[in-house]
Amino acid sequence: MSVHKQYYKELEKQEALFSRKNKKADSYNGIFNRYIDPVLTRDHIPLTWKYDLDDTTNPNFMERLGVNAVLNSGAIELNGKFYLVARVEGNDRKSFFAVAESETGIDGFRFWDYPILLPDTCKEETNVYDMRLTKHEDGYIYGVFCSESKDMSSNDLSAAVAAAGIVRTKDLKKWERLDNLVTLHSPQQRNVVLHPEFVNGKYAFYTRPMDDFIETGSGGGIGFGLCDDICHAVVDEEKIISKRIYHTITESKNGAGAVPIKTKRGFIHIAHGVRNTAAGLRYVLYCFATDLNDPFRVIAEPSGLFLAPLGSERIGDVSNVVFTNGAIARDNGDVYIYYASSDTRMHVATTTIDRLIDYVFNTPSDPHRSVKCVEQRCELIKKNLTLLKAGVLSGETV
Ligand code: M1P
Repeated sequence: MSVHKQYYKELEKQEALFSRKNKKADSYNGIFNRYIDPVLTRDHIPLTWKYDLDDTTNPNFMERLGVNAVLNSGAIELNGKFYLVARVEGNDRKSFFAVAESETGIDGFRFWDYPILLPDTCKEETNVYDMRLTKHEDGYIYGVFCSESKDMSSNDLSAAVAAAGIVRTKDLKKWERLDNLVTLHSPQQRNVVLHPEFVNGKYAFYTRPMDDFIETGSGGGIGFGLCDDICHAVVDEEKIISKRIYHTITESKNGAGAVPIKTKRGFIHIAHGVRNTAAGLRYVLYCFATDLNDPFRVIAEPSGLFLAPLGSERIGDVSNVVFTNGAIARDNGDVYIYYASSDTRMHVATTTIDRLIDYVFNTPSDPHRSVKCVEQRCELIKKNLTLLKAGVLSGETV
């Protein structure tokens, strides 16, 4: 019994991947920077998770438990390091969570030795995914994720029920499972996010009421609800704060993304919006801000999308999708937005709190009709042409 020699060859390739420095991509919009390389892919998965390294039991050095994708990751900064709790999808289609750590936040992410083995408290649960990590003011780090089970009341083999599972930890190592969230008026939930602060002395959730597993049905958008007891969380009223709107990027559905980022002007939310097309659903990210004291009150909503799939991001297991469930805002004002492309791999986009504030509060809102959109654009063009005609150079005042 010895370690197969192919292991060392594969390890060398992986070390090259881990030590590769990521660089800003060329694309410019003044709002955020994209990066050339993804930050996490299935190639980042430790070889020990996939291969039996023993050359007697695995003489052909075959993957025994392959990994298909690494996607929708929660994100958190702890003691100056960047952590992603990634959704890892095995070749068997089951997703699970695993912690990856980096010093820089843009490259060098490495998974810890073992994935997270959640307490098995929910026997009907078949799949888990998309954890949002909230550093709550009560001192815990909460992970809220989708807990999926087969819908036993339906004859359709694919029918499923989505609920919000809740775990908590102090160190990302030891996880305590709490009861799933119960929303009294919504049969299904996905994309649930725990707000980082108490609101009126209660825990506050951003929800996404749904009638069905895929279609939100009567679910009108991103909801907000309060609960007394996080260990047995029950939300009665869900107030819709970011609505689905006809002929916008949220027409089919939307959902909360990263935990809201607290700024001096309000909480900034980076969510996803979905519209239908002849090529299937298209997922993009969009932003809005809510009031610091009443985080259910939207105070700014820039028009349209914030980040859409670009180039090779557009292709993957579920093409034409970007999805975020994690961002890190550092004390120095830098912001790292982690997003998955096409349900296949993870990327980072960087910006700053100041730029996000500028974007959210100074981007015009959506006038909702083409003619008004043209008027809005003509106003901008007129201002610019006047400025150019006057020959005013950058830095000079008129
Ligand atoms: O396939 C795109 C995304 O679809 C779901 O998001 P939503 O509930 O808004 O449709 C999620 O399953 C998500 O994991 C996935 O990335």
